[in-house]
Amino acid sequence: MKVIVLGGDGYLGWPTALYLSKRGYKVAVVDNFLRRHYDDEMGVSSLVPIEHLQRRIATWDAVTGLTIKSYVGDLTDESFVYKTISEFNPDAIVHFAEQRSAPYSMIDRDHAVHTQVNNVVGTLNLLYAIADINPDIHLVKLGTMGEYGTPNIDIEEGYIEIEHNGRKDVMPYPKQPGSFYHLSKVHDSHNILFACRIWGLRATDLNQGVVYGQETDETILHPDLATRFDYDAVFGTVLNRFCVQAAVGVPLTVYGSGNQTRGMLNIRDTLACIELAILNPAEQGEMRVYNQFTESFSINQIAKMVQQAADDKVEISQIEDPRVEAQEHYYNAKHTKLLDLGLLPHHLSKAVIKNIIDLASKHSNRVDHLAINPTIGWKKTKSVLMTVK
Ligand code: NAD
Ligand code: USQ
Repeated sequence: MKVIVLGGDGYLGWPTALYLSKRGYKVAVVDNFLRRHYDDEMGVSSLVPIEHLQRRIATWDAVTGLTIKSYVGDLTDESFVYKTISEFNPDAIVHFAEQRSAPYSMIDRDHAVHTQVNNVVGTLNLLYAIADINPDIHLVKLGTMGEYGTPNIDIEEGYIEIEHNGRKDVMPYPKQPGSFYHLSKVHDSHNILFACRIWGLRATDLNQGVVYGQETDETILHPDLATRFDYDAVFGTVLNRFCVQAAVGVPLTVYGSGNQTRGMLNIRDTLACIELAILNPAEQGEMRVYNQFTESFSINQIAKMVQQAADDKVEISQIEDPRVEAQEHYYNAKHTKLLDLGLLPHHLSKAVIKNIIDLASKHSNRVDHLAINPTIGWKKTKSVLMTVK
């Protein structure tokens, strides 16, 4: 089976490409290196050194004898998208290629617009290209659990049966996302559902939780195969950040009450979920939605687990929440569909956290302490409003 991995130079896209290649899929990766550009813009870099894409691919070939094809280009460039899909002629396309940081999207108007144009236009180009070139291609699209927000009712997997004035229907689950980035995923979901309905495309929207970890069975085969590991306040995600903070002995940055609860999963489970989605394609005309996470934790629980894994050698500090998000909320999100397809989750444990802390310790000389504390707030300040006037 032929699979294109869009965003194949990123944190999750690169290990996914290796995982699929190892399992016999013919794989091509697509990337425009936007993520590497954000590093330069923000003055940060991956904690674990990463090689350039061509070197990664050459090393993979040298280590395993397997070939990964690469296409360098931008999904917002429609001729590039059409050319790539026509040439590689995939059975499935896994779409990771978006601006994925909530804080980055909240920096200012420019960054919000960039995020939504990059993500929504890229996905729209892709939908048109699939419809025009081969509507049978299965699109596996990375969405986010953050599309749902934190409603005061159970979160279903994509759709909910609603009874209103005596009539019933199954409808897309209501969305209350918490950043312009998360909103871009909601817009994508609507566009994908529409394309499935009117053109008969087949798609799986994977509403993924927060991913943690860095090593996979394939990336550990050679240092050149490492994937990125972000710990800064803009691109770093919470558990990975706490592990780096523990490794360098700075207090864990719990935002606000710490009672915010999120669905989470090990990076190895991301790869397994993607393959399960590919192996069990959606029907023609169907946009399937899976909630892709394995466990949920409050931020306080995560901080406590990291503290314990660090043998209580790190403090937990509650700092003002830079975001506008519910501090106390109900959270019960369903996530059975991937388990039904055979997912065997890697659960979070002290040993898993210790491994991530050890990895961070190995690279602790690369930690920029100035990058740890959050500097981007969700609220508009008076000075910004005055400048606009
Ligand atoms: P990442 O930023 O490391 O990787 C995304 C890759 O896509 C980058 O290499 C980037 O250069 C590329 N890209 C972005 N826009 C592009 C464009 N217009 N054309 C071509 N390439 C482009 O992000 P990640 O952490 O690997 O996340 C991958 C996907 O999974 C994202 O869509 C993200 O929203 C989703 N996701 C991530 C997490 C997480 O915890 N990391 C959780 C839930 C969902
Ligand atoms: N948080 C802290 N301290 C920190 C960092 C984060 O308390 O140092 C809190 C945040 O306030 C938030 C929660 O941890 O309540 C999660 O924040 P995060 O930065 O780990 O994750 P988020 O911004 O939600 O985004 C990440 C990925 C994004 C993906 C999303 C999945 O960057 O691409 O879509 O996780 S989800 O959270 O399910 O929407």
